[in-house]
Amino acid sequence: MDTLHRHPNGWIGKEPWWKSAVFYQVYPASFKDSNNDGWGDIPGLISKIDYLHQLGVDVVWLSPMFESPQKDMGYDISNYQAVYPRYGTLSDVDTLIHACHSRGMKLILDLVVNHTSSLHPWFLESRSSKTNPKRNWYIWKPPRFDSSGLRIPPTNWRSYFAGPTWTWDPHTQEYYLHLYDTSQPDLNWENPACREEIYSHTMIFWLSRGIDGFRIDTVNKYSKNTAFPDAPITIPDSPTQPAPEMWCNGPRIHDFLREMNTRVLTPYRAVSVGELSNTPLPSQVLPYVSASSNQLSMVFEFSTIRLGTGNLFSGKYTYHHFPLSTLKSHISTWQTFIEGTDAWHTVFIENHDNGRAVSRFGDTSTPHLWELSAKTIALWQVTLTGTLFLYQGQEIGMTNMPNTWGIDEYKDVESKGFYDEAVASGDEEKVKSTMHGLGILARDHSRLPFQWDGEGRFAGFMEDSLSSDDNSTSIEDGNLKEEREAKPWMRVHDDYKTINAKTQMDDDESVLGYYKKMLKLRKEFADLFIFGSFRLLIPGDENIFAYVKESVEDTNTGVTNRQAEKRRALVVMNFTREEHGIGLDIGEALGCGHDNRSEVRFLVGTYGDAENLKVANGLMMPLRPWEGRVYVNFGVQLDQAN
Ligand code: TEU
Repeated sequence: MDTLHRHPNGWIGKEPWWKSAVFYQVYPASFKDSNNDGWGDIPGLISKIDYLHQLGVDVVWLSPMFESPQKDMGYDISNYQAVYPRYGTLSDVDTLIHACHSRGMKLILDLVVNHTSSLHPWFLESRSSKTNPKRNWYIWKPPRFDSSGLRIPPTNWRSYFAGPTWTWDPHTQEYYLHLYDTSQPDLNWENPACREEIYSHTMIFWLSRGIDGFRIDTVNKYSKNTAFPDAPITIPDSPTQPAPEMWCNGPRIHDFLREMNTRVLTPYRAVSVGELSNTPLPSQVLPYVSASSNQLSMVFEFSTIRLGTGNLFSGKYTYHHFPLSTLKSHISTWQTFIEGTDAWHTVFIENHDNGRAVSRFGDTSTPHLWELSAKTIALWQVTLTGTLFLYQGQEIGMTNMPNTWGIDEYKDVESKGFYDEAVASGDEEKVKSTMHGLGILARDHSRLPFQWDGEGRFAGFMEDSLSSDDNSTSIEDGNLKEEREAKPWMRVHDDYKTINAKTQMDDDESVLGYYKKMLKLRKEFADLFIFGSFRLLIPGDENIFAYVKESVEDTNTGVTNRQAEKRRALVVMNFTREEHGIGLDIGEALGCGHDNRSEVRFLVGTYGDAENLKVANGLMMPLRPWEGRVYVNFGVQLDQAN
């Protein structure tokens, strides 16, 4: 339901609830294991709902927990209406819905309907014969033959996880299309019966049970170029070629999404956030999220989170260093593209498909720098306009896996695909650079078990039977042995004794404490931080990230010698480990002018409170390593900032 926002300082506006909500993504396998089988589960998540509530989370986004052979960690669904047994049961989901709703929180699920698992009954039927009524629910094509008569796929398109987008089916002598793994055949959205079933079977089923919406996987890939032409050759000597223009943002995509909206999202008042990869132009993104186009509430646009990543369809894991100015320019583009439109956007810097933010954008070289940079990343995220999404563990500053860990610790189908491809090339350098890139960018990093505490071997993610008092039993029946040997499905990070939720929980000055405080502040100054306009300052400065947020509403600042003016906040952050001058005039940036410097107020910083006080008294102090600060052009009560 839409709510009326009443800001304590007078700002009022009617906006949908989800714009100011804090979303939090839970990756079920890695969040909390309640039954000690090594896999996180829904009862585990339920046991931590209070933790999320206290953090300031409004909406839980639960990544796929449906029945699945887990080739792609649940993004390959074999039954949309059943829960993967390791994660729990349908009734656990009902309990989770209740646990969220009873605390005033909401729950959204992942909607994965570009493809199903190859074990889904729809696909089993489809592949059973060319005349099966569901044959046309997937995309089947006859083979081609090259000049020497060799059978080749219908197009030269390369898939996401390395290799072609087509797999040969010997039984019916045709190829089927899969943009991802061979076990993830693409549904044929051109078929109206298939679309109808998607709406009722995968969406309405869950909305009727009480969920509040969906994060929609691969939302821009349902409409393909149905002429199925070859992609231009951009990687000579490769049998497959990057071809996103053949299946991304295709000719009918907006028709499909409007239909989904009219049939399901609007009638059920469901919030939607679509995953929009390969769409780097604001003009391409706007139609998806403009309110009047009736498609999606918001999308994840990927320019920022992909920084450092190589070409997705060739060298994704060849890492490219990028300067701070590039990061700033992406943020500026995506912070401003909705200004003056009826569209809305998201803010996020982590998810289950990327390395940890503090390892990629911060500094983990010492515990001190880790903490400082994790807080600056928090400050950066909470002061940006759009709906904020956090990923599990971001709030405690979880880091990438240690670079001493070998390829065996990487479990992801994509990581393995790229690594195997590098090995198969026989090129040592390629193997080395792929391993280096994986060490920074791999999807595996964010999938390590959540670090709840520093106890036992498993960081409180699951019980550690070896560390319990009762190690004396001599019963070695199979089950007990298995239970005693159970361990998390992915290795626990070596740093869990120092980085964990328990040690940070009661410490206001910890990364977690900082997130809690800043999430409150974000809402308290919603007109600036959630809804404000954005203006990048000193774009070319490679050390300092600075921008002004300006309230969307005219508000009297209480300054008597000036006319009513807009509230402004200046965010300045040092993105390096050395001290740097701020590099601009704070008063001027806030529109206070040189004569009126007294109007500048310090609102909040990333250093400890005592240190912040020093800043408040000496406004212009240079920024210390990884220090971030916010100044405003209006009077603030001290308790407002805490
Ligand atoms: O990801 C879709 C996707 O194409 C990418 O953005 C993803 O990051 C990929 O690694 C790019 O190389 C979604 C899910 O988020 C992802 O976990 C799934 O593997 C994928 O869909 C297939 O369902």
